[in-house]
Amino acid sequence: MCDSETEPEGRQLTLDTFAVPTVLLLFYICQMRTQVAIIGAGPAGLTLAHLLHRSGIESVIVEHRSREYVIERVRAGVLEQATVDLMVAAGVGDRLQREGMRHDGVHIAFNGRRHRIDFAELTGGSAITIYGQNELVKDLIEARLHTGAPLFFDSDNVTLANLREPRAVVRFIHRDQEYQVEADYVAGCDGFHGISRPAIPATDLRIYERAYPFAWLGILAEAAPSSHELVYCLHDRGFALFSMRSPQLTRLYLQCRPDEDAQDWSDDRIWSELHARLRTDDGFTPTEGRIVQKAVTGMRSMVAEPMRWQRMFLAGDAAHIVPPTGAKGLNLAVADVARLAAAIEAFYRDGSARLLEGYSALALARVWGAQRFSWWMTSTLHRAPDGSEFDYRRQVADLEYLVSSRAAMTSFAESYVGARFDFSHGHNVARTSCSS
Ligand code: RFL
Ligand code: PHB
Repeated sequence: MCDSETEPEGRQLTLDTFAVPTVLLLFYICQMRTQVAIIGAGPAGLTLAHLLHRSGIESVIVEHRSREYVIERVRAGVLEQATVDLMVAAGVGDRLQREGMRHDGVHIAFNGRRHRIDFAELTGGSAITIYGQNELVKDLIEARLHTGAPLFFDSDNVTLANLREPRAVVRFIHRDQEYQVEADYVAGCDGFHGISRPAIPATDLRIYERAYPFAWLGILAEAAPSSHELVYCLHDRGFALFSMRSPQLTRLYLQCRPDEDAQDWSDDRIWSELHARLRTDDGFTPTEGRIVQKAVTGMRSMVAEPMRWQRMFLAGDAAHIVPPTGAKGLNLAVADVARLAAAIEAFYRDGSARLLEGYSALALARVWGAQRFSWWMTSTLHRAPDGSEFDYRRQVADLEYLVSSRAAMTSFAESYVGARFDFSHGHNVARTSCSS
């Protein structure tokens, strides 16, 4: 009956232990009451639920997809220092610290040469960590299941109601059973295609958007990474990115057209294009291996303002999308929910709504900073279909300046590693994080 992936004690309704006629069961709605209803079990929803649980705040997570789908979805790989620090402080960072690959710098390649930008030296010790989003999601799901708090995968027909009332209502169907959850607040963590953002009346929401005329072909290959650190490359033939997931797995991206079919890219074509774009005069080129996954991802920028409407708060991709070139999407999602969790905790602890009221404006300040950097990375490193030779040469000049000016490299390094989180005074601290 009222069974989620986890069944909290005292919450499970065991109607099936009584001899209830089937016809009655058809009309039975499982009612639940919680403090925060969370829509979506991606990085934003799961992190929020975990942080709230640690503060003694109840939540119910409603996820449309299956557990397997959520865990296997290959997406982000770069975690900012603040994201890593938060996971460790919240007790979900053990495997991340053991298996994550700390990178103290990154390479920018153009005109056949690789240039290293040293984050640690330029920012006083900050770094990034390579750890697959799916691994992080796996750790967070395990932590949630361990608490025994409700997490409903495979939920259909999820709808929101009463967002203006003292108690919001979330309805959904899970394993043929209808559910109704009453909550003080709703956290819309359901990504770009979710139902939370569209639940806000168009008159109360402003959307800022930009589409890009290119996409990425993402490749996962069973090959040992041939560079210790990432390589972002601007080439005459288009953008390429060398990344990794583990000492045995290389992750690669090639700029392609948005309408391309990944199946049109044979393995030979992929490797020959990767070598053509990524090879540099120091002998670097990706090591080949069996390609185990290939997919085309479109690119867009989007910001929805405000990130709060009545009893609902938006967080992560539900509120904003950045093109992946700056590696910011997941990190922004975590920054949003860290801020939101602190605000909700302050509300239940002191009855103060001050941080909740400041949530949207302060989260948006970080979002626009990430949009600026992601836009710069994207437009500087890709070749637009209508771009001219003038544009290409100007982009190369931009990169020449980046790798030859300490001031420019410091600015880049600060943006890439991201600002640390400190929400205690209701504002972001705009300085880079330091590794422990
Ligand atoms: P998600 O991960 O999309 O999770 C939303 C969840 O909500 C569920 N959902 C619903 N649940 C219930 N009812 C509904 N009606 C629902 N509709 C949807 C979905 O099934 C899903 O489980 O959003 P979240 O949590 O905000 O997390 C955002 C990140 O996933 C995203 O920003 C990153 O993946 C972006 N990104 C990167 N970010 C980084 O910080 N570093 C990176 O290195 C990085 N690389 C990338 C990326 C994204 C990429 N793609 C595929 C877009 C590389 C790529 C190629
Ligand atoms: C990745 O490893 O998937 C990755 C790395 C850097 C990016 C985007 C994706 O900018």
